[in-house]
Amino acid sequence: MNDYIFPGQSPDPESFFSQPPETEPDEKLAVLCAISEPQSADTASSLDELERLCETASVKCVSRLVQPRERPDNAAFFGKGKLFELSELCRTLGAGLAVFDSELSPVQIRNIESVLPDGVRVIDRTMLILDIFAAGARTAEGMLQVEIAQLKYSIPRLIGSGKDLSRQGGGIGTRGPGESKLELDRRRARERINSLEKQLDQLKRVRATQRRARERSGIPRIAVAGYTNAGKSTLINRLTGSDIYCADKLFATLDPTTRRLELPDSGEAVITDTVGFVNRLPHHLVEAFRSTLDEVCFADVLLVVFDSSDPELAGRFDVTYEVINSLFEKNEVYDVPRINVFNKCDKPESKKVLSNFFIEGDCAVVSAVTGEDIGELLALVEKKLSEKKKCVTFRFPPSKLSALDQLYRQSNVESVKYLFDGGVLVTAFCDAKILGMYGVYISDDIPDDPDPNS
Ligand SMILES: Nc1nc2c(ncn2[C@@H]2O[C@H](COP(=O)(O)OP(=O)(O)OP(=O)(O)O)[C@@H](O)[C@H]2O)c(=O)[nH]1
Ligand SMILES: [Mg+2]
Repeated sequence: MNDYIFPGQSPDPESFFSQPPETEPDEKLAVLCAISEPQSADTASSLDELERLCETASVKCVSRLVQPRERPDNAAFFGKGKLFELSELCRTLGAGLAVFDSELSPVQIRNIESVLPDGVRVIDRTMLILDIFAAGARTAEGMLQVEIAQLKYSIPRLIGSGKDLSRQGGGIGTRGPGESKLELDRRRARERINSLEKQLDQLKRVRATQRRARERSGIPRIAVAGYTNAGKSTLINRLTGSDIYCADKLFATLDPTTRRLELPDSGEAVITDTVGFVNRLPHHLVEAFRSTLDEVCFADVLLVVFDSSDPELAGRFDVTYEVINSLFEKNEVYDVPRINVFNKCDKPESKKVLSNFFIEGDCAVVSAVTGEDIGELLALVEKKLSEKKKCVTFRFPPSKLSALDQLYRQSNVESVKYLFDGGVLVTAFCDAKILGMYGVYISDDIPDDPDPNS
């Protein structure tokens, strides 16, 4: 299968490309590949992250190969010499995977594979992330979202590849969209996407209904977002006493959950975990996960969590806000109150990292593990909630008219309408505390409706 010929090279059956592998390529051993500006620290840290992504997918990195060049070669990503080196490395180390840190075109994938020993597969960062998501998603919604993202990524990669979808569809290949589905051609893949999107739409409607119900209930909603492994789930566990799965690996949470939380002043609130972000998070994945990520936009307070002990904090901060801002833009919301939470302050590296980091706006430096300064964070959450007032209409029965007094004192009453049954319809701008106290009386009635009973 060594059919890619570099310009100026004649086909030579005895060439290095034709040598048999020393051992059977092992698909759990990978050589990581990237191009870089010479001595770039960014490349090293990006490859560190790629290695962690591999570990998450149970793949061991056995070597790294970096070619100093400004742009990848259009045809085969690396130049000829580097590709030879890669082929040799895979052969001698028995690696069955070459994982590229940048997105590869279908032509590049085909050309690289054709010069590697038989059985060695080529995947890129996006395919790897998609594969991790495919392996980890557990809920119907999560699985639908991942399969849509995988199919969308695969379709253009079928063009001119001359190979079937199964070749490209499943990232590492063990967990694609499923064996039977892997034989789909592009047309059928599109049909499949349509059908999956319809199913997802149903689930989105359920989610939207739940969201509206929560909104009507007046219970404050807190969302937690941030880079993968920042400690989001650990923080939620600390705040709520739950036991959401947490692990020192990337993308531990793929199926976000919502938990109840008791705030010292405002009473009950709900807090939602979200899937973590990563540098160059595949945009198909962000799109597919929109319905769950959108929680970020509809929250009354957003906690943006960072690992303050991470030397790459500045880069993580930018990536995190890129994703969050793109979600805000898509939903046309710009005023979600937020708190930057610098977690893991118990780690010795944290002080040094934070000393080089300029922090704007509301923020808290905490440790979800030791509980340090979690009280301060809660106080900040309450402050944010009290700043955000919502306009709601309550329908109080005659026995609850005393509530009106409190509303006049602690919120901005817009209108009051006395009802025939002795009750009252009150519209007011209220903070989370009032909403928490009187949420059950929130009504869908519109006070200006002509009411024959009043
Ligand atoms: N030392 C220390 N470790 C922490 C702290 N918070 C979380 N961790 C650890 O960091 C790792 C990741 O924590 P998670 O809560 O799973 O992180 P996450 O942000 O939910 O990650 P994903 O779900 O993968 O996006 C785990 O090993 C936690 O024990 C902290 O405050 N201090
Ligand atoms: Mg998590």
